[in-house]
Amino acid sequence: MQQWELRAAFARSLSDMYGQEVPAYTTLLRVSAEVNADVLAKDGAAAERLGSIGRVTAERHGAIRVGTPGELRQVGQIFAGFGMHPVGFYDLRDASASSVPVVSTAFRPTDAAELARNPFRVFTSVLVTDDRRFFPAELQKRLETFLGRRTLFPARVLELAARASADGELPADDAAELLAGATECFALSREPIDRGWYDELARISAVAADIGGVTSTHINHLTPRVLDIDELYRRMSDLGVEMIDEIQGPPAWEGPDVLLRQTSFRALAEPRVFTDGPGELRVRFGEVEARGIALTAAGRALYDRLLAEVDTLRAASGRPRTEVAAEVWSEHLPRTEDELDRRGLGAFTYRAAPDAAARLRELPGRPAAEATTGRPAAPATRPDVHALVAAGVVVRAPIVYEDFLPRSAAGIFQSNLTDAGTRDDALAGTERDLGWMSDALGRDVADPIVRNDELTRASLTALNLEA
Ligand code: OOG
Ligand code: NI
Repeated sequence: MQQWELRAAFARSLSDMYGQEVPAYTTLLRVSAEVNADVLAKDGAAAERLGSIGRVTAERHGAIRVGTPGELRQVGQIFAGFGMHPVGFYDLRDASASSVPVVSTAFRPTDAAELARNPFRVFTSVLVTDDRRFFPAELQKRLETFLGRRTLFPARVLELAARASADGELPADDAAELLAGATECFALSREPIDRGWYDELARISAVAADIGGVTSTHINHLTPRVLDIDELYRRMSDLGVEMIDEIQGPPAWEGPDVLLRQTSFRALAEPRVFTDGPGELRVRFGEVEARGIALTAAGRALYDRLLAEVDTLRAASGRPRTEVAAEVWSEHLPRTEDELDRRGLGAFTYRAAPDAAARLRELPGRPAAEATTGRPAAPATRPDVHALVAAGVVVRAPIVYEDFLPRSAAGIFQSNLTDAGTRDDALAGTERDLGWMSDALGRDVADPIVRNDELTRASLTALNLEA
């Protein structure tokens, strides 16, 4: 099995397991598929502008949480076996008003062709056990001792994943063993939970208890992608599923979709075994998302400014966030994809149109030699890419936003916590950044904006145009 087939099979296998464990997830999948079919029927080719219906239908992201840098390094090795590499750094400690003592990255394919084959990604968080705002020294010690005693990932799974990563493929029997083994690592454990220990951590943070109060990790949600999230939200609510209050991220508006919009149904009470008898926990929920165009560094800076403006206006007016955001968006964001590109806010790649040579010949004032090669060259008269797009010589394709948003992530954590927990903001937090994450993983964590910029530049270079 090729690595991308392993990845697609891994996503399917986790999805099957999650569907058995969380029946409401199956409803979410069904409604997502219905919404996608309706959008495709209504919009035709435009519905596939940000990914083929095949990709979008198979598309999932999962989320897991681990306790230590050692566990993080191991899970990085497992994901590498499936061609999933760490991208982005998210600090949820500060993005969240509740007590969420973790920092995160996401493992995903980084290559455009690999993303198109199967874009499976897993948002992965690690506890910051030495952050005094959350954990006093004495508790940190007991927590690290507890975490140090557990083994999340069997040696055999790590070994098979390392082989898949080195060879880029696995023989069928090894592939089956890796898939079964890796899936099992993320199943909900049936091992009895020590209630005293779990509750002690839960008083500080429900997330800390979910990670450090049990002896294994688990998928806490598995998110399908939908082409119209407003419609999905309405249909799920009509079915009587209790959704969180709003859709996170950019508002619904008439311009191009950018970045990521997410919503979810609330965590469900699931029966769990405790050392002192049966009980239940709410740790797993159902998220769904709609993806838009990735932004450049300039676009992201604008987005962050708009977020701040929405906060200010909302605080002053007391109006709903989504309503204020839609107004702020209309005022500041370009209404068309073309304008998003011309203003350098959106991330795109460019390629020659199939009939580029013929179209070039028709362009006024083009030298004949250049026209026949079909390649816009000639440094003296190098045309800018926007003019070539307008002339139909070059085709522009949006780069899909493949990553996450810290605010939405914090919102997702938060909306599913029954209790805000406690934190002492008088104390200093521990420093964590992308460099720390890379060291802990023993792998370079890519910056998503830099990565997209590379894709843009590579496409311009292939056209013999400069970035
Ligand atoms: C991860 C929450 C973040 C998203 O889509 O923003 C996330 C978690 O709950 O562990 O998955
Ligand atoms: Ni998620």
